[in-house]
Parts: sequence; structure tokens; C-alpha cells
Amino acid sequence: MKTLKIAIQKSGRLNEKSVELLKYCGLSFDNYKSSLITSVSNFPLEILFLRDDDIPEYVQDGIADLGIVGENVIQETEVEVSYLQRLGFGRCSLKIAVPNAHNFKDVSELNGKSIATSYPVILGKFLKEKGIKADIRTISGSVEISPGLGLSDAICDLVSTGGTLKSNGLKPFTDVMSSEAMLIGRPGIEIEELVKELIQRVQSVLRAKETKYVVLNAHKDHLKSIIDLLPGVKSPSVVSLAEEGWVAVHTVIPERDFWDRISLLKQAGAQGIVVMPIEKIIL
Ligand code: PRT
Ligand code: ZN
Repeated sequence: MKTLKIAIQKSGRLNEKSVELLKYCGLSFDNYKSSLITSVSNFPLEILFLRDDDIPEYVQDGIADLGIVGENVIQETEVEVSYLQRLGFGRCSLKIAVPNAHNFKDVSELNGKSIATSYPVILGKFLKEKGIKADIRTISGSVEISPGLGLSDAICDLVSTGGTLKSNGLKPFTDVMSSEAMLIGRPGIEIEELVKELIQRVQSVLRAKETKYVVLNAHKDHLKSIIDLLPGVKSPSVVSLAEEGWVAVHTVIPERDFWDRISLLKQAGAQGIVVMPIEKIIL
């Protein structure tokens, strides 16, 4: 049987979450920090550990069939790959930032200015779209210090908490792109059965992360108003309790409006609410 290869980041911001996702997919493998490649014992898959910058090209060229990497890196390397699944981690945005003292109001004010970045391709396209002629200075790291050193008027860099900008006396000016980790594949590979199986596993893990399993007790008199508050899946299951007139309701609740829904359920008469994480949801 064919063995697939997936490339993930060896170390850095996406490594831990990528390994965790593959483990949640039920894949069993050793994750030694020193190894560059490891085999999955219960699925025909090998995992390659690489620098994130190399992953898109490895996938495009077929050295790896699949990869997990930030959208920012994919777009910067301008490769032809299939976007198979957004993964919901490694979220950040690529922003142009300027020194706090600047009072820029409009992006057109970047005309004639210099902007330091490690993302010259993405920034170049953005500026072209906006009809702005600026001097892009490509540097590979510590972009945030360049205005302070007098090397550029502005920067274009990834931001997550905004702490790095703040501590360097910079403020965000305009968003260039938002990014998150993405499962990518060699173009056309998504029709292969093994790949379909893996994508299905990934999706079942992601669905589970977005949902909680909830069990609550209620008097039968409150059951209708409680059920009216629950999302329209096939659940809930309603089970009689030993105490006459009482039931236990089992259901799933989306993470995004979890607390609002729980408080409405309590107001409607729910008691003894137990909340559990879900490992997988297979449709
Ligand atoms: O060694 P390798 O080349 O594999 O890793 P790397 O050092 O190039 O990348 P790494 O591990 O730093 O980031 C991997 C991916 O994580 C990026 O390509 C993004 O898709 C994603 N990501 C998410 C981020 C951030 N958030 C992020 N905040 N990548 C970098 N940063 C940096 C940013 O460049 C800036 O220096 O963090 C700083 C800003 O963070 P805040 O929280 O202060 O705003
Ligand atoms: Zn990198």
C-alpha cells in the first residue's frame, strides 16, 4: 500500500499544535525532537519535520504529499498547492505598523516611504493593488526594530497579541492579510482515498473542539422550554431519573455561545449541569 508523507514544522509556533492534531486523529508515532522523519505505526503515513518556510515547496514538488503550514508562508512562497482544511490554530495577521508618533490616516500616505518586512511578495502585491509606490526593504528577522534604527519608516510583520509592536513603540496601521495554519496538499491529491480518510479524521477532531457534551437534570415540567434552547441537531437524548418526574438531558453545545446558552438553560430550570470535552464527532 502507498505511504503518504506529511510535512510539519520541526520546532516553532506550529509544531506542538500540529503534533497534537495528528495524535488526536488517532495516529500513533514517536516524536523525538532529534528526528527528521518518523513513521506512523497504525496508518500508512510518514511525518517529515521541516522548517516552515520549506513546507510549501516540498508539497508542491511532491517530496511531501501533505503539509501543515501558515497561510502567510504559502502565499509568500507563491506555490501551487491545494488548500485542504483550515486548522484553527496559529492565527495571526500580517499588518503594516508605524511608529506611534506618525499620524497616518490613509494608506496612500505610505507612498514614497520605506517598509521593512520578511514578506516582500505579499506586501508587494498589497501595495500594487492599492496603487502605492513604497520602498520594500526585505529583512529576515527582528523587523520590528528597523524604524527605531532608522532603517525604515514602517514595517510589515505578523502580529498576534500586539505586544511586540507595543514594546517597540509601533502601532498597527493597516491589515494586509490574516492567517492561520492550513492543511495543504499536492494539487489533485485530495481525490486519493487515504487523503480523504485523513481529512475526515482531521475534520472530526476540529468539530469536536468546537463543541461540548452537556448533561443536565431537569423536572419534566421544564423539559419543553429547555429543549427549545438546544441547537437543532438530532440530540437531545432524554433519560428518566430514579426520582419521579425528573429527567437527564444529554446534548452537545457549540463552544462559541456556550456560556450564554448555559445561563439560559439554568434560567429555564436546568440543574446539576455537567460539561465534558468531546474527542471526535464523526458524521
Ligand atoms: O524555524 P522555522 O522557520 O520553522 O520557524 P519560524 O521562526 O519562521 O516561524 P515561527 O515558529 O515563529 O512561526 C510559525 C508560524 O506561526 C508563522 O508562519 C505564522 O503562520 C504563525 N504565527 C502566529 C506567528 C505568530 N502568530 C507571531 N506572532 N508567527 C510569528 N509571530 C511573531 C511575529 O513575527 C512577531 O515577531 O511574533 C511576534 C509578534 O507577536 P505578538 O504576540 O507580540 O504580536
Ligand atoms: Zn520560518
